[in-house]
Amino acid sequence: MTNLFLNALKGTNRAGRPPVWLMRQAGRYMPEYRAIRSRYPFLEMCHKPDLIAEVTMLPLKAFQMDAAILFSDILMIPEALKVGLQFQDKVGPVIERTIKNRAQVEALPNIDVRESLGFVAQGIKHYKIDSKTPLIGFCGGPFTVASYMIEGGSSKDLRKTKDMMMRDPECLHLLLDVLAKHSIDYLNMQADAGADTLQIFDSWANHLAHPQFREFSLAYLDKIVKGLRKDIPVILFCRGSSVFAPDLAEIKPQAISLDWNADLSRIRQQIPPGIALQGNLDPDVLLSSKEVVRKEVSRMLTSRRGDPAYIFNLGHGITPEVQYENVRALVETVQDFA
Ligand code: 1CP
Repeated sequence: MTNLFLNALKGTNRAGRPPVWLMRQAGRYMPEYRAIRSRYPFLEMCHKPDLIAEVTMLPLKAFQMDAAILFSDILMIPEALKVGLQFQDKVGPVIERTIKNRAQVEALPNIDVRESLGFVAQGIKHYKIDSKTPLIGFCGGPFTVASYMIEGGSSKDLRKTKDMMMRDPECLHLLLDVLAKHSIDYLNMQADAGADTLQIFDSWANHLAHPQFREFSLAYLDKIVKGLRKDIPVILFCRGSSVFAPDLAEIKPQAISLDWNADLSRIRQQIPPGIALQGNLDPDVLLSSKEVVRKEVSRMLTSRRGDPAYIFNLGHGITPEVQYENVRALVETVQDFA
């Protein structure tokens, strides 16, 4: 399979334009997604292999993206750990049995994710039957997933997680270790089922100071990377990657996905040439007009012109409020770039 996206990951894309895909590209901003979603609760969609494949393909059909991302969620591992996960409309994820102490971490069930989350592998197999576009499998970074299990849902400040980190770091390490172990099995299962690339989303690592980032986020990303099949490229994303990119490079992923604060060309100089860069348009640009989208996308493309190891993306996921036609303008601007 020769493809712009896989070539850029290897640093060999000479097509004259970078590949493009967008984090959270299959989601609520799409009317096609909302139509399916009106018939099923979100978690039920995540459990049905035929729907996983169908939703994964929606943005490919709409925009001819160069890569697909598996339709699922970073909270599937906590769900398999039976923490009482729900997705509530207008609230987001809610976890009933939160983690407060070591005894609760030790009491988590001893699961085999290949069994508990086998429906994800089935979804990947369905996708691979119908589509030739490379598929990105994913999981959450242990720190980010742990934060949902400790906070009980989305949090602006991760107060409880940081409190545990300072008062009882061993408890947090215990939880991170459990999550890293399951993440390795989960990602290897996705690769075995046909995922072409794996991305790890440590979305909330931006809450950490540098030494804490290394101890509570990077150490576990490293553990995961070391435990994965060696033939599958790994992309690391975190918010805070504009600061932490040199640290992320130490654990040798194939690519680093940058948040939107970073100047791509400056980060390029700090990162070994063998590591591809992905990013990093401010997702809020998609809330503006087609003209602004074209201008900002062109500016970024021009700054990376000729880079064989660059993948166009956002600095974080698409939000539900963005205009569909702005997404189209973004993708077309990349596809037409020469
Ligand atoms: O109501 C709905 O229809 C559910 C909306 C939705 C969707 C479409 C959620 C709930 N998750 C997803 C899919 C999803 N989540 C994907 C696959 C689709 C794609 O990318 O196209 C991926 C990769 C994720 C990853 C994810 N989930 C992250 C990491 C990426 C990021 O954006 O930082 C996080 C933090 C989550 C948690 C989550 N899932 C859903 C919500 C509302 C949230 C909370 C986000 C928050 O705390 O702000």
